[in-house]
Amino acid sequence: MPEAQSPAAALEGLAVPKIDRLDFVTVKLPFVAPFGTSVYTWTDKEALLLRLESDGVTAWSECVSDPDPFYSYETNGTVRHIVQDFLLPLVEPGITLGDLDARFRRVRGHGMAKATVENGILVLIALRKGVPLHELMGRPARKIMSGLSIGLKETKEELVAAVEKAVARKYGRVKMKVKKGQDVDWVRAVRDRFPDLPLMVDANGDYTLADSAHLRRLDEFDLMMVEQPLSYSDIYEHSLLQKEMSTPICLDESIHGLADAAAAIALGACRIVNIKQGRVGGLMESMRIAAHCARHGVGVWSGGMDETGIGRAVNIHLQTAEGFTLPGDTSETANYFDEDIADPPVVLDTNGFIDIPRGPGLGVRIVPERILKRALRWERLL
Ligand code: OSB
Ligand code: MG
Repeated sequence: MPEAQSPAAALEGLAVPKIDRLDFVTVKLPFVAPFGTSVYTWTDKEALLLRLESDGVTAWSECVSDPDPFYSYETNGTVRHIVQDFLLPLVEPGITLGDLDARFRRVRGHGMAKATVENGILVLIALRKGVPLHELMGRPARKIMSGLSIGLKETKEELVAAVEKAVARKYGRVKMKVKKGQDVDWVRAVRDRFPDLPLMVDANGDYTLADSAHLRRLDEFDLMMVEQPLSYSDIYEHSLLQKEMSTPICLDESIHGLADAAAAIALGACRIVNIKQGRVGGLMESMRIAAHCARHGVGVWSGGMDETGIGRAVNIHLQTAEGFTLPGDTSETANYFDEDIADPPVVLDTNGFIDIPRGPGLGVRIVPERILKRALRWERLL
């Protein structure tokens, strides 16, 4: 039997264009409010951007790493190193994106670095062709579901107020962060106030199997899922926990590529996968994972990393792909920044959906003055 066509075939066949100039630009944007998780509280977004120039066309790509290794082992520093010293030397005009992907596999891990380069090249190709990114992916435009991720709050009242705001905006679902000692009662406070709200929790790996009985208490709240309850590096123990819980488990940190997703599904470690395109190596691997999950009846959504308008737009285009059946962490720009570096900002329509930005490439304009205003460093690579 011939092998089924790759879900990312439309992108894999594209040729890498010649690149005239490359720069890393590090920007720092203050958050409108600190974003708290069980692993760290971020007060601003320090993002490493890649700027690509080809025949007068400029494309931008955003890396999802942080300056610190508290969520992921990759940092802006490791990405800079891996991109400059190992990935860029593999980029050759004329080879296909499929070939480039195969070359990149020699570098183990470092999916954030790989995604930065691959996505940048894809956006560059889309701009040169004058087509929107989703069209390059072979996917028709559609409205994208919204979802809000609410960070840890100081009080239950603050949390309920934040959820109230999200409900008023008609978000497709609400995710609340939890951690040890700030979980069951906090979920109950939200659930009592909003009995029908599509609600989920994200623990960012704060628990161990010794907490199984405690985590089972979440089963009474009709949650859509519990995201990454156990270690960031675990798959197997999640399969044991899933047998104990009726609430579906969603894996985030554990999924670095198709092989991880396939292993998790085979083990029964999760019923839902959070695909962060910026962590799994980019759009092509994301499409492969999503299609694999769809074939196995596993729900998929697009995760977020508090991205600026560049990464946010990539996540929106990605959700036109097969398999993205659940609302993701795609929310309005105003939740994060007073002024983003991209324009227009992401907003919800009156039904709580998001329109794909129109126009070639990402469909958003990267505003040079705002980049300059927010730039911490500018490094020319080529
Ligand atoms: O675990 O999904 C996560 C933000 C930073 C790091 C990890 C996570 C998150 C979020 C926010 O939950 C997602 C977003 O709104 O972009
Ligand atoms: Mg998460």
